[in-house]
Amino acid sequence: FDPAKVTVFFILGGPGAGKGTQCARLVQDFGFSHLSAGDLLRAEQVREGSEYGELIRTCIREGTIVPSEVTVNLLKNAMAAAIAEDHEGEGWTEGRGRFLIDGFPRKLDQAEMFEVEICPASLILFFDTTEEVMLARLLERGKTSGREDDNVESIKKRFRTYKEQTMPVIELYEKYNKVAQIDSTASIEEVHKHASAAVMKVLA
Ligand code: UP5
Ligand code: MG
Repeated sequence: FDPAKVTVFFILGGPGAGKGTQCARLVQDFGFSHLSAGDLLRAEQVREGSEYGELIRTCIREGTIVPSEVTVNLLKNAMAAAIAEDHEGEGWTEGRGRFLIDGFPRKLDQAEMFEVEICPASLILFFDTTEEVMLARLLERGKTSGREDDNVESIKKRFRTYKEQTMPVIELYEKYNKVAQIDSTASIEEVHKHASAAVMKVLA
């Protein structure tokens, strides 16, 4: 697909900050395609015949980052599929070339690989709150999510990886003035208002 015809927003923030929740709301407003790197990895993990199943399971449980080639390829394929589907339908609609890439890039080499192999991101939406809030949200979700990483041990490891590897990505994009930082401590509705305003500014 033609990278000139897509607009990419990276959605970052710690585990449980509300990335997925806010993406779902932005999809309703702006017709983005929402691709969660974590969801794509979880699907690949259980795909019959995948050579990465065990590797992905271990990384997710340990809160470490799956090798970048695996994730970038999954994203690339999912983007191509979303675009192909779009062309099969009513034709190119303006909103559909827009992607929310959720929970990615989690470390510097992933950011570089994505920008070289696919396209640069227009905006980084950074959902920020405290570890205390994130822990409480994840433990609550863990009662029903079935996610293998929604337990205290895995959550602690995810926090560490986030601080050590993902924060530098956010800091890098801050240097380029590409980050919209949003306090995600407030209610879903309140956070959505701010996120929506930040998106509108870029799409205008
Ligand atoms: N909730 C949300 N917003 C709320 C609000 N404002 N007020 C009150 N409650 C709120 O939300 C979490 C919970 O909080 C939900 O129950 C929600 O209702 C509530 P959610 O929107 O799911 O938060 P999110 O930030 O998406 O949390 P998630 O757990 O998905 O974040 P992670 O970044 O940890 O998970 P992800 O799926 O992205 O990655 C999982 C693992 O995959 C990683 O640890 C890593 O091992 C691997 N991975 C890679 O290796 N590479 C990648 O590129 C991506 C992932
Ligand atoms: Mg998520």
